Amino acid sequence: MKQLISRTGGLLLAGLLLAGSAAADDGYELWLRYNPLPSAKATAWKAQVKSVMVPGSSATLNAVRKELVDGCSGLLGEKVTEAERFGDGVVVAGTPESVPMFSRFESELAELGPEGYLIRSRNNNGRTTVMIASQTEVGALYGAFHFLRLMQTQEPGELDISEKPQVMLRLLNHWDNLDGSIERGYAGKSLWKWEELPEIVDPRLIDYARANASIGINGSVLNNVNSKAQSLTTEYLHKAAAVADAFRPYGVKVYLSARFNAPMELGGLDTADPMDPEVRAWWVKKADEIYSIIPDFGGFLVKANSEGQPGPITYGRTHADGANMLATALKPHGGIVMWRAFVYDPDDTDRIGQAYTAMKPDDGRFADNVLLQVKNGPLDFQPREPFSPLFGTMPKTQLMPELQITQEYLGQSRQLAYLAPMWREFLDADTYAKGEGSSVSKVMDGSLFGGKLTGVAGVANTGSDRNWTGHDLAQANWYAFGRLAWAHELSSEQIVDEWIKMSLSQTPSVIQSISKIMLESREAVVDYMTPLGLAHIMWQGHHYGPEPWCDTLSRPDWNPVYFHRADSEGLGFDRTKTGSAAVEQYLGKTRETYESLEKCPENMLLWFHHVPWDYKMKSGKILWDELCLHYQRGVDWVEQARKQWNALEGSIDSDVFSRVSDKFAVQETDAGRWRDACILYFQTFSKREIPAGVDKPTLTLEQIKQDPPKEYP
Ligand code: GCW
Repeated sequence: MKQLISRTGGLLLAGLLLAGSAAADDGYELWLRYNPLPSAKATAWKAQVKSVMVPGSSATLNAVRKELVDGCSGLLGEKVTEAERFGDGVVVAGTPESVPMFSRFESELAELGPEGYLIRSRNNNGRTTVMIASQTEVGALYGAFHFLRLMQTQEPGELDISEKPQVMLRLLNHWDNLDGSIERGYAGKSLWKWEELPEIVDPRLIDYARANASIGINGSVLNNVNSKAQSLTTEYLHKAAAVADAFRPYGVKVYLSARFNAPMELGGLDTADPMDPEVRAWWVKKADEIYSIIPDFGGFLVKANSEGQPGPITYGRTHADGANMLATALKPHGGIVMWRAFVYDPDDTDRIGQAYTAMKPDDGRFADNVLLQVKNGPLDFQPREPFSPLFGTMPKTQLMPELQITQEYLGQSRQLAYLAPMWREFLDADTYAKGEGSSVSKVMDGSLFGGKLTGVAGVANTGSDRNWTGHDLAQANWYAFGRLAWAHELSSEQIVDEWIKMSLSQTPSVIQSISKIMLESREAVVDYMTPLGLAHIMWQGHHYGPEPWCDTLSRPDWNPVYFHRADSEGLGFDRTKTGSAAVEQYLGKTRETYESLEKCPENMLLWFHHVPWDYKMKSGKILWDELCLHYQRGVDWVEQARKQWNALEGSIDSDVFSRVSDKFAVQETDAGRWRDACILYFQTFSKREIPAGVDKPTLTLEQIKQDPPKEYP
């Protein structure tokens, strides 16, 4: 529904025309709101966009046409018609088959590949036309979304755009359980209502697929990596097929998490050993069945021998043995396996080094339709981690980064953390695998080591909440993931600028103010949760709020005290030669830098070093004071950001404004709690005064411990 009051004020005729009634902005339409552009901009675009022509009647071409007609009409504030013929002011989109004159682009389109597209404008004696062409219909859809984005982010002008994605598999991972709950989900229930499928397909699934297509996401793993074998039963495959049917017109393929011992649980075998002929035959038959039900099924994602999940190690086999068995079954159908590297063993010396120890020996042993899916950092989606050393040290394996869009450790959907800066830090990190300039993004896009398949996964932050992501501004993280998956060199600034213009406002001062808040938000979370390289000191279980004192969990490497190692001498985990030596998994200058107490970036200091409380930091202050001041700085930021947000009242939609304003109030309280809890707790070791400039806690540590933070929701 369009709303009646524009961001810039005033009544919008278009809103009346299109919606017919006033409606509050509930956030449902994401970045596809298509609210009318400011009038000068709309007038300028009207010269170029008068009507839309998308010949053909396939589901995808119908979607292209609808998107262009609705989008242009909304943005220009007047109904844009469908043209019968090509002429002045016509936007034409399709493939060389659906638009024969596009055959002239055939060689260019071949270079752009099946998902690439070009957008060209032609100006003949004042008559302008826009052409959006691709080899495939889905590529044309991507082009249409790009054109609509241009209308919102730029002034009209000559267009000569050629685009293709830098990474082939751009997937969301849903940690959705079959009972509708979502592991680490903070935005309601699962979007897939398994009990209603396949008979009833929620129309919302189409909006989900459309939103993904608009940012180039081309696949979804529907079920949790902590998976149930049930999702591979014939009954559930038919349900997944109904979802695949809804997604297909938008180019979104369906994948499933596969439980490694399904041959035992479903097939009644007494082993899941990947070398056992009966087990192998079971998977071949299962793959054949899956493809008979979902002909374009994408493949399997597997969490094996990790946190209680079954896997090949149990049978004395390797990860590669397990992955390759599944890959063999999927291969004849064109399917792939994404094998997760998130493994750790309680007996090992340092949890963060274990994925490397477990996976590195398998380098070069994985089949060519396997990708090793590796979390960005070596631990677990912390507010700041160094990149995982697997990027750079497995040159003969196709690696696929796994990012977490849902904010498990970053304030969930109660706190603002715009994640593009965190992902940029990761993508730009230098692995030194082939000398300077061997960035993680080059590992990801295949340009460093080659490899046939490339991919990136994001653990989704979506759910059944009306606004999809719980926190309205967290929509930007879904958006940013898709944009970076498509074009990994985009800056955090550009992405947030696009998102704000498409979602919240076209007014420069408003854009500037929101953009500043969002760009700074993740560093503030680091400051008030885990500054200077601290990690994993969140409350046990739900991971919301601080619990640095926790030492009661059954596995030592689940406990915060394992990670921060505070004692009377100092703070931090020694990962140099004198400690766990995990730093030696890094290469070249990266390793040298991290290894040296002096050279290690201060924002990673306590990750790699156990540092004395009175160690002199670059600021000239001692570690203890610097630590406290970081906590304070984070809290101060939230207070300021909240004020800046509240000053936007009246300049953006009032409903969006108040929802976010309410979230900021919670964030401010909870950031203060982080500061107080951590300072009071670490003070029991440092035995030093809280420095000037830091607010004195109002509660005692005991009082804080007695009042656990509330679990979502
Ligand atoms: O960090 C842990 C999460 C688990 C998750 C696991 C994983 C899906 O707390 O909830 O399980 O990571 O990534 O497998």
